Amino acid sequence: MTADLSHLDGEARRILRLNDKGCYTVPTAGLYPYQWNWDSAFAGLGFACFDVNRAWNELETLMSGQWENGMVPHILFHRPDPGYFPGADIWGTQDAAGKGAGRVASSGISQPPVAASFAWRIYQRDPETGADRLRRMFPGLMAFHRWFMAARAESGAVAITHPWEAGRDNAPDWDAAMARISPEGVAPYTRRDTGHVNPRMRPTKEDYDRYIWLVQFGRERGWDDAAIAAESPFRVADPTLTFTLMRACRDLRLAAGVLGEDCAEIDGWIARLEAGAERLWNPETGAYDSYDLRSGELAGAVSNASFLCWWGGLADRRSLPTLARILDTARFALPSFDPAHPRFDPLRYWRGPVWGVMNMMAAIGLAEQGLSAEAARIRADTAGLITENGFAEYFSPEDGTPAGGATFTWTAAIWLAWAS
Ligand code: 2M8
Repeated sequence: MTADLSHLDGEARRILRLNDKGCYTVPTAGLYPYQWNWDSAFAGLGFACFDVNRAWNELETLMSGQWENGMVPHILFHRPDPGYFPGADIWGTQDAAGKGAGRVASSGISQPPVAASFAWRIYQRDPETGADRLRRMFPGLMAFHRWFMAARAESGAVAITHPWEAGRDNAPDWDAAMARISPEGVAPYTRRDTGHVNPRMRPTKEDYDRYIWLVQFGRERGWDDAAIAAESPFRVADPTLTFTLMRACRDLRLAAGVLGEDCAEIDGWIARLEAGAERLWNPETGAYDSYDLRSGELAGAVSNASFLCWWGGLADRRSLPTLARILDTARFALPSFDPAHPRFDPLRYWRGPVWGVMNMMAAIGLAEQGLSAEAARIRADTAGLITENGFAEYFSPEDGTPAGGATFTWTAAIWLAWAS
């Protein structure tokens, strides 16, 4: 007999409403009091399950923060909040080269571009009323992808200029590149995150010193993409950005189809990303990896982003044995880092815990490639984690311990849209 989990649907909707600030949603109150790029796109997906109009509003507010050069920032600081560091004053983007006048206060970097993918899904829920909203959003989404291809995809794969850009902040993927930064000249600062959640579950001080150093580095260059690309010691091609952009381009292509728009430019992007992704293939780990564009070395990191290749649309089975090994080792799938690696840490953020959003993308991709047993395992584990432990930010893959923030928007969203 299947348990009745309908009360969790109600709880998930309540969490989305709780974190709803009117026309945008915060990831969770306190710890993350602003609009984050990919969290917001996931929120839209969740809202679409019961309020399609609100879902479009979410994405429209996100796109309202788009810079003149096409970038959609990783954080939009709609209203100042002293509970988060670093705020708009530290990012200093008001005079940024590519921003344009009169824009919402924002950070100076982007985040995994899932907006087009979820706009497409929201549209599919209600094509009749959605066609108009999709049509209005289409040019902004095109400009966003065009910006990524021009500013971050010089290797074919998509690079991050800051660990926050990948969304996997303290993943071991960046350890070697981060170690090359000596964080001299970082102005004194006070972290706020460790006042909200157990520091044991957060990045270390060494990480934060470098995060802030990189923010200062970008600010000193007026957030000029070309200067940052030429001069920064940190530039790593990343599977999260590469595969989410590849998928988002495919979804944007579907949107172009129903809107009668030309697809040639998008087709060119997809071809470049497919060729570039090969640079991320690591034959030694048998999985997609991160590639340090400064040292020319692969990170040797098997992460949950490694398994986004199918979400990206690649019909590639080379990493299935590695996935099978990970699924055999982890009690709850998918850990964000290989449990067999000495750097695995079951509770420290992106160095081990399970993240529902990554699971959703990995499992949908697997199912699309006909790999239904793996997809079902990941979905069942995600549903079990939420059922037993609530709508936490992330969970231990060893015993399901809920970690990070509670009443978390994207966990509620993926429950409604996929896991339930
Ligand atoms: C985390 O990142 C932010 C910085 O962007 C932070 O720790 O302060 C990451 O998990 C990121 O992927 C996520 O979008 C954000 C909000 O949930 O939190």
